[in-house]
Amino acid sequence: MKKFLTIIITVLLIVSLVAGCGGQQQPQQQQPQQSQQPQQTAQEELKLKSEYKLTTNVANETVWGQGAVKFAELAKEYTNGKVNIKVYPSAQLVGGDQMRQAEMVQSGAIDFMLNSTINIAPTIPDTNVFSLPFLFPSYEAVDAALASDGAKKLLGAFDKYNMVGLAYGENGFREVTNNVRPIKTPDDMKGIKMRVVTPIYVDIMRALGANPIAMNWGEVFAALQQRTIDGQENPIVGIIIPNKIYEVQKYLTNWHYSYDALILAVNKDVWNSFPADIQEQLQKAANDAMKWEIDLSRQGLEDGIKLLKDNGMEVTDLTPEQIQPFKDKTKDVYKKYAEQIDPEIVKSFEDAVAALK
Ligand code: X2X
Repeated sequence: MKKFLTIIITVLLIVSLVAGCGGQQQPQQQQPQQSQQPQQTAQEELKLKSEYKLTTNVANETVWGQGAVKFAELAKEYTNGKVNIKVYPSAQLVGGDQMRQAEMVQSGAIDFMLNSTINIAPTIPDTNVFSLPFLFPSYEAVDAALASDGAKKLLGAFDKYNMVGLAYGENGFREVTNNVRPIKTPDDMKGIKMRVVTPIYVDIMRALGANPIAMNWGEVFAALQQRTIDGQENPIVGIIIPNKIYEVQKYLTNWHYSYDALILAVNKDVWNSFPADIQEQLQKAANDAMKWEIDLSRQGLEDGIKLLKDNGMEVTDLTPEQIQPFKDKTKDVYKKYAEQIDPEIVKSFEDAVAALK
C-alpha cells in the first residue's frame, strides 16, 4: 500500500513538473517576441529603402542630369545619410521609352523623376501648358509664370496621379536646328524632317509646314548623323551643347517657341512613407537643387552660342516681328491644346506673361 502510494505521489509529481515546465515555457516563448518589439517599431517608423531610384531622360553631364545628381547629394546631406537616392540617367529604367517615366513613378515602379513637362504630358495633360507655342517671349515671362498660382496648382495636380510635385527645374527654351537651310520665316520650314516628341509638337510642326517625326531622344544623334531626319529642337545649354548636336547640324534659329520646364516629383506612397522631418529635408533639397540647376542652365548661354559658332554653326536670331508669322500659323494648335488643360492654369500663366508687357 505504502509502495502504491509512493508510486502515485511520484507520478503526480512528474505530471505536475511536466505541466510546470510547460507553464514556464509560455513566458520563454514570448520573451523573444517582446525583445523583437522595439526593433520592429523602429523599422516601422522609418520604412526606408536602402536605395531610392530617380529617373532622368538624359546623361548626368547635362545641366538637367547635374540637377538630378545635386538633388541626390543634398537629399543625403540634409537627411544625415538616411535617404539614399540613385540617379538612373538616359531613360535606362524605361528602356529608352521616355514617356513611360511618369507612368512608372505613378505606379511606384520608380520612386522619383526629374522629368521634362513634355514627357510628363501624356500622363498629366496639364503640364502641356509649358509647351503652348510662343507663350513665353523671354525668361522674365517664364519666371513670372513659375511664380504664379497656376504653377502652384500644376504641381498640386500631381496628387491626382499618385505623385507629389516637389519643385520646378529647367531644360530651357527649345531652339530649332537643321541641316537644310537657315530658318527665318515659316516658309523655310517646308518639308524639313523634324524630330519631335509629343502630339502637340507634331501639330506645331505640321502647322508650320515641316514634316514631323516622333522619336525617343536616345535615337536622335544617330538619326541626325545618318540623315534620316534633317532637324531637331532642344535647349542650347541644356541639351545641344552637352550632346554635341553642333557636330551633326549646320543651322540654329533662336525662336523661343516653347519653354521646357523640368519637374522633380516623387511617388505619393513613397512620399507618405517618410516621417515629417524627412519630408521637410527632402523638400528643401528639392528647392535648393532646382534653384541651383536653373541658375546653371541660364549661365553660359552667351558662351554657348559662341561655342556653336566656333564649331561652324550658323546662328539666326529672330526679332519679335519675325516671330509673329510663326505665332500666327500655330494659333489653332495653341487653342486646341489649351482646351485640354485646366483653364485656371492657362489663365494664370497668360496673365503673368501679359502683366510684363
Ligand atoms: O527628348 C527631348 O528632346 C528632351 C531630351 O528634351 C526631352 O526629354 C523632352
